Amino acid sequence: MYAQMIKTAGTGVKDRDEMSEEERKFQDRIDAGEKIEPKDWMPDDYRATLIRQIGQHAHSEIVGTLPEGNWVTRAPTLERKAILLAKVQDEAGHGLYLYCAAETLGISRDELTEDLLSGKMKYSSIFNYPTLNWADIGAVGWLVDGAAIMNQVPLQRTSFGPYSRAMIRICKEESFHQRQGYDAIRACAEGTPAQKKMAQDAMNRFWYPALMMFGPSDTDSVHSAQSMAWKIKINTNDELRQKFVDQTVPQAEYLGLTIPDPNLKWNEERGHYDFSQPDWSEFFNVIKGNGPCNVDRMAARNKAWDDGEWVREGMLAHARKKAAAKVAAE
Ligand code: FAQ
Repeated sequence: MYAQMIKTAGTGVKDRDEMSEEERKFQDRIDAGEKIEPKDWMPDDYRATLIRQIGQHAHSEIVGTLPEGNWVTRAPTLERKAILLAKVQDEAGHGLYLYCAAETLGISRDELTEDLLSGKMKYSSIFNYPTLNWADIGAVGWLVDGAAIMNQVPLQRTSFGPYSRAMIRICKEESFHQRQGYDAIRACAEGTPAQKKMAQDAMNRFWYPALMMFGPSDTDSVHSAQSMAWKIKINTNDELRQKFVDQTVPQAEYLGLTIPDPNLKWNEERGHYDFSQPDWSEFFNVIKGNGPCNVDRMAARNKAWDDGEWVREGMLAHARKKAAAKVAAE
């Protein structure tokens, strides 16, 4: 499994009698629904899991601006361009809130970025797929932001205070993103036969990658058990994937688009849609670095890091100068 194994992840959620006194008190606070704040005592693995998840989430928001940023200059109308520009700026802002939340755990944004650039940290698999036509921008907003919200709404109740508060603000903006995407793909789906074909093509290419965003199936999810015991995660990957399918099928029907899954069928007994799983070998290959756009995405992030060096140096020099002036004045 291509996962960063941490001590308690996967197999071992500790029983109460295996916990230290501090760990027991910590678990009691979690079970009582209390928020954990940065200066509170926390197990090392709780901190490590949060840094991994929040850092990965922040990187995803930033890398996620690339496939859409690609279309800002080619949006079909001024209105669509203004909307897309605002959305891309929001996503960059989400990255910044999340880096700040991670920093409260004792890691700097520079360290997180260096871990991304060295390949130690991941970003969401979805952003390794290309946006080939304008309808893809609609599909990203509708399906990708739709999947992101399904995952993020429960994270508003996550146990770590700064992450939970960041998610509340992020979710408000994500719901606008999802709606603008639905509106953009609706315009294509209701357009000329060529535009409708573009919308269907976007649906065909983004459906399974969107399902992969929720992570591997519960049986292969190494972190879920411990993350749920700590309320870092509120739902399992499969629970959220099912909710996403149930919500999205009627939306696709309204648009007159066909979900590319011959096994998709309402199951009266379960009260949910049955659906085909994505190709998990493709997922693991993409997160290993072999997706269609991994090389381009990392090249863009490396270039941004190198191009920004003079800004970082300038800011540090300014901070040092201000600090020295303050000392001199005292
Ligand atoms: N991509 O044991 P689990 C967005 C890795 S934001 C890449 O199940 P966990 C907004 C996982 O890290 C989208 N890697 O892991 C937007 C682990 O490897 P590791 C991002 C993945 O953490 C829209 C291994 O597989 N959202 O889209 C993925 O319990 C449009 C085993 O997996 C978040 O990050 C994946 N999809 O559950 C922006 C939400 N799935 O780290 C611009 C917060 C799994 O040990 C445009 N994160 N892996 O090396 C989460 O809820 C969780 O981290 C999961 C994964 C559910 C993603």
